[in-house]
Amino acid sequence: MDKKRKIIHIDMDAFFASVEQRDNPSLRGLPIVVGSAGKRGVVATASYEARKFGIRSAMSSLKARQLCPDVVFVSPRMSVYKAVSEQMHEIFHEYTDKIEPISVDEAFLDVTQNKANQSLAVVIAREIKDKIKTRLNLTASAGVSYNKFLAKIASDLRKPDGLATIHPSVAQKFIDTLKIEQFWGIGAVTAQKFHKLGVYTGADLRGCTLDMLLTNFGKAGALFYKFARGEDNRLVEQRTSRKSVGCEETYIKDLVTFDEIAQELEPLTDDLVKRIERHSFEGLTLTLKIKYSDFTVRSKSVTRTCESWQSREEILKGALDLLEKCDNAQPLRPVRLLGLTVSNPLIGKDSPKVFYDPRQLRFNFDTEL
Ligand code: TTP
Ligand code: MG
Repeated sequence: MDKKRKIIHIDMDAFFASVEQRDNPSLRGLPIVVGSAGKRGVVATASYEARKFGIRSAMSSLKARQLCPDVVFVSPRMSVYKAVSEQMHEIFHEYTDKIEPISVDEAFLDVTQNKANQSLAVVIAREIKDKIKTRLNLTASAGVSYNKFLAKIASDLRKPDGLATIHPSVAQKFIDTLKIEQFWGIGAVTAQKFHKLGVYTGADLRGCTLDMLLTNFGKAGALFYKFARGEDNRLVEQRTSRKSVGCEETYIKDLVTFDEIAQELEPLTDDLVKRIERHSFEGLTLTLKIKYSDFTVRSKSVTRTCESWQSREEILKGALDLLEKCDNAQPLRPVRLLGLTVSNPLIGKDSPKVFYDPRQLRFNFDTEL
């Protein structure tokens, strides 16, 4: 097993909320929620002051207000968060180009070889945190270890403004103490399945045979078997960030009625959803393109502030709305091509958060690595 790699995981603290508090001093020190306050609104994130009341990401705004009637709602400004994300990446690139973004505020860096010729990853992690603080006026937490799975857990150990290393010498003992839900890829459903099999901790997981894990969890079982032993050879994958996902169709016979056009949006949406899934793409803007029989082209877009276009129902509804906006002329002009695209990326998929009770920590997370 390769224990010589040096991986850093960086995760910004209460990201959207911290940016809002940075840019608007009157919000500092207050319990704030970034999200929409409406009846059907959800919490994107909560400031640390709001978390004290039990407010969490993905909670309904209604519930958040019940928990803390004084909570201040702030609308998300996605373009600002994306700009901050780019500034973070500029800092990362000062050390390495081996960067794998996993969401707008999280990334893995492989600094085994690095531009600073620094042999200690923990020194680089500290410098990155310092630069984020001085240049961006924000705090990040960093985790350092020899693989991605442990680096990610490490960045959570001392949040906010934390820095922790999981050295190979403590890794196995530490992993044994983890709850099963803290392992990568184990969400609520898989955790329940493990519980039914009597597996609650990392030590329990290490006691499972590979056969048993493969039988119960398929291919993922092999991964869990390795994680329990501190093995995770997945590379930090430098991603060329995809800007959009789309598809289009030219019709042999022009589409002439509104219903005909609307009907063709269904297979087009199916195709788009497949592509979105294949690329794990999260984009905020949906665009409908129409080419008429005279070869003129029109397109209309709709942009959401926070939530990416994923589900078939939502995309189809969005496309139909755009169609109505695109072509309300009577009679309709014959259509020879339709295109549907999702763009304006949110970078990558958010991975589930793990929580670790700091009171349980009995390990040295300051060993240099
Ligand atoms: P996270 O890194 O999961 O959360 P966070 O940065 O707000 O807080 P922490 O200090 O615990 O890391 O997510 C980053 C941003 O992504 C977050 O600020 C808002 C957004 N987000 C959502 O919009 N919905 C969600 O359900 C989650 C989890 C995050
Ligand atoms: Mg974060």
